[in-house]
Amino acid sequence: MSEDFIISEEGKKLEEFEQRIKSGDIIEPKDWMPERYRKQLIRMMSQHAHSEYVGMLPEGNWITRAPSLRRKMILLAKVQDEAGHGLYIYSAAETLGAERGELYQQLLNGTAKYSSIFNYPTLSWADMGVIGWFVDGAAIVNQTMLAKCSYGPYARAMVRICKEENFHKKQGYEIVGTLANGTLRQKEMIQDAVNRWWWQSLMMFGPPDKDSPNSAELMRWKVKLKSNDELRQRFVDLTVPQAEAVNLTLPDPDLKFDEKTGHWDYGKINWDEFWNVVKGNGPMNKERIRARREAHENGTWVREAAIAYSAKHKRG
Ligand code: FAQ
Repeated sequence: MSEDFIISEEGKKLEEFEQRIKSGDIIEPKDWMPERYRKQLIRMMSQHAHSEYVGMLPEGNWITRAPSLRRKMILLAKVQDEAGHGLYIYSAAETLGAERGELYQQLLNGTAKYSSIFNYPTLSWADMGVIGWFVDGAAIVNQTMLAKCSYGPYARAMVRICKEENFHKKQGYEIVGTLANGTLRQKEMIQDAVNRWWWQSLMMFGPPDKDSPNSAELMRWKVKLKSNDELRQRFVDLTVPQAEAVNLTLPDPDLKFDEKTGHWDYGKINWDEFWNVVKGNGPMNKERIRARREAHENGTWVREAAIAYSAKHKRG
């Protein structure tokens, strides 16, 4: 077969693929897809799954110190949900031919990224409220769009995950409301948590559009339906009134409602801080990876037992 023929066949397939995307078709695992589409999805989905796994750590830190049995049960359920989200997304990534064990190794050896937000410490119980409110709130804004993305298994995983994220957000905002209406000390504690998590939550949406190398391609292929800046703006617009409702101040003197655009303008984000954290130099990066490695090593016997059980089962 001549090289020209192969190239023109590939070109034809790509054209058909782009046409399917344009007409709003959903791409399924066995459908033809460009190698670059597959690679981009594996990158994004594995980073997302890693984020869920690492994201268990900041809150896991507070399970033993929850202030009541009710709060402990809720937090425990939330952290377990995050493990479940990670599993869903790793499974969805496997439909693209990626192997979960290999993807996880990339997290453990530091070659894969995960969300910057989980590299900050949780210093007080109030952080549990603010993480639910801001971090899960930001995740909902980002993931309700991904639930409509062009790759079927990822989109379907997002539908269920978003439902659970809504519960996470509500439990967080309930903690926030309780502390904001509590004693002076509790109010100070929740305001301090808001001040420490606000800017970092805005960074979750990724760099500004002009510095986002992946966005154009991902938007063309309808993996991303809105840009980083558009989603960040939506999060700000939703969150400002929620802060006002519980009499808390967001730590940005430049926050101002623009009557003309109907959006809240916000101040400058410290992108140097963001890139520093992404490169592994945030306050908790080393500790997070250390904890994940330790958990993985401690779980070796479970994986070995599962493999032995499965082999025995197959032998009948
Ligand atoms: N942190 O070109 P772009 C959650 C990297 S889940 C670290 O704009 P893209 C649930 C990016 O990977 C939170 N790195 O990239 C929960 C790229 O590097 P690469 C996770 C970041 O893909 C709640 C480079 O910068 N959610 O919170 C970040 O078009 C509570 C250039 O960026 C997802 O992963 C960042 N924040 O857009 C759990 C959602 N932002 O890979 C526990 C799916 C960017 O080329 C408790 N992912 N980078 O080397 C996405 O929507 C997108 O991948 C973005 C980034 C928007 C994150």
